[in-house]
Amino acid sequence: MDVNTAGESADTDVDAVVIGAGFSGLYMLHKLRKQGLDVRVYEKGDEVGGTWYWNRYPGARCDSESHIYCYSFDGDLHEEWEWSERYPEQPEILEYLQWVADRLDLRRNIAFEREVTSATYDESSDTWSVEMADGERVSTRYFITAVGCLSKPFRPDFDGRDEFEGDWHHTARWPEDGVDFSDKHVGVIGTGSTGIQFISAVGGRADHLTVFQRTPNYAVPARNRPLEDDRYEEIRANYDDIWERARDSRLGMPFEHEHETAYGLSEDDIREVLEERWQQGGFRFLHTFEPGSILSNAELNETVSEFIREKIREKVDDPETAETLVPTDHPYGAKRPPMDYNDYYGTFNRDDVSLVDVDAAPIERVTAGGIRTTDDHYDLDVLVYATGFDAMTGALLALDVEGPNGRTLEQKWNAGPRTYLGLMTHGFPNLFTITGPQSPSVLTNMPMAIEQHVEWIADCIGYMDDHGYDRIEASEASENQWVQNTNMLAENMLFSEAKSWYRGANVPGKTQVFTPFPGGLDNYREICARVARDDYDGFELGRPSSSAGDAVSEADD
Ligand code: NA7
Repeated sequence: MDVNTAGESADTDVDAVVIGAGFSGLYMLHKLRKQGLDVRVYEKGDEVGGTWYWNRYPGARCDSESHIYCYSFDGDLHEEWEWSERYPEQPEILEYLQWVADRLDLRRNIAFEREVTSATYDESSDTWSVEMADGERVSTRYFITAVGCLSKPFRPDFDGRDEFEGDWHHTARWPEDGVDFSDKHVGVIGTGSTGIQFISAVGGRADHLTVFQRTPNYAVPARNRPLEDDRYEEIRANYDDIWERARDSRLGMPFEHEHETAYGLSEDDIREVLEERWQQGGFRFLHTFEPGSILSNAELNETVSEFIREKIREKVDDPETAETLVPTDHPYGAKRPPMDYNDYYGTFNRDDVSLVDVDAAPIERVTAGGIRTTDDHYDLDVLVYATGFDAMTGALLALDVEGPNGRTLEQKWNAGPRTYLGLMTHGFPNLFTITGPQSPSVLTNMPMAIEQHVEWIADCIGYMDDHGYDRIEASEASENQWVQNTNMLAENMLFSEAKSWYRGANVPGKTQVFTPFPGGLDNYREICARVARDDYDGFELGRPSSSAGDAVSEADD
């Protein structure tokens, strides 16, 4: 039983509802349960895993190295679990999350196959009422979204989309039993991180693979390999140091950069360090210099971008195909940098793989038998949409959240998301968003960002319990300041030079605003810690014993 701000008793079914049973939902459940809260997790899928439950397309793999793409909060977990490769493949990550769920006995508080269709704030009791597709309603004090940043698939609304008579799939809703490509003409739309993984995995498995590319990308070799026993021993022996360095870094990755900036280095010196990092592969390449410098110094960025362009030209036999694959419309890193696991560019040297430039000749429509561009018709048996997500806000808005006075989150975020620290939004009390808009999230190694948010939220709820508060809300002034701060940081970087999902530019009609916090996880952690130390500075907290009129006040003790 809880007590509301007017001093009356308010029954809630549970203390906290968490939406989503991926990396964030699982840890949030564990953390709050340990604090003695009655927690219920609702999950749309029939298993834990989140992103790694849904994205089972061929080649799906995480671009963070496996030894840091896991939980750091429990030493026993990383003592017992062993990753098999440098970068974890989707089935292994899913297995890891299932193992964690069992190991921490989390399933008993998770309701599977439950889709949340709305969440409404009841002002009379200061509680949230969360409704499922099957009509079930649950009331809760705290409403915590753990829905992931990339979980609402985006599928372009091409003319004739539903007329296609072959098999079609979105990569983020891949059938559990897989798809048979043998003897098939397969088409794939999209060459983002997903398309690049898919194309290199499926090239050679179909009778013919046709790639419809609108914008070429800068794929850096990941240099995946098995994690040998001695390498693993070394990782285990150094985990404390690894986690500390990861938390204290811009991207949540513990890699040293070779130089702070390229300032003072000759072009040849720069290319030499880039070559070294190219051989190391993965996000270590982005770490050649302090990543902020590559993403804000246009001259340095052009040297790095040109370095990658030359690598692409070297790998592709046909010069015309090579030029189509070379990105010139945006600087490296202004879109999420993809990784190449399986000779992506070399795939286009195969006779059974062809590239169609749908920037030059756009897709006119989907037909019963394939795709018609303004130039040609392509016959297809299978059509794959690797077309990405309504990122960062899509899954949150799909929850149909309605705050006090009937104001919806969709109305509030009409001109782009507005949050304080990406954790809360003014006008929606007791609603926490794990890795929400305007937090570092997708610009970092996600588990690092997730753990920090989960721990901050759990500490905040613990603080509220200790001090007799039962309502918290971001103040409007602190939110305005944070939004302005995030926008200003982004404007000083190169992000505006790409039409990316970071800015909502991939979804027609979506407001274009840079959404993640680009100031680095290390700085962000410090800001959040300072806010908590200062009694949740910038948040308004309410006590149950207050009268309704003055229930909400700045924390004063
Ligand atoms: P992305 O990065 O959004 O990529 C989507 C791809 O689909 C991209 O190449 C798009 O081209 C293409 N696309 C989207 N709409 C169309 C239309 N209408 N016509 C042609 N091509 C289109 O999604 P991913 O799933 O690859 O990656 C998302 C993140 O998941 C990734 O960055 C990692 O963080 C994990 P465009 O570039 O917009 O011209």
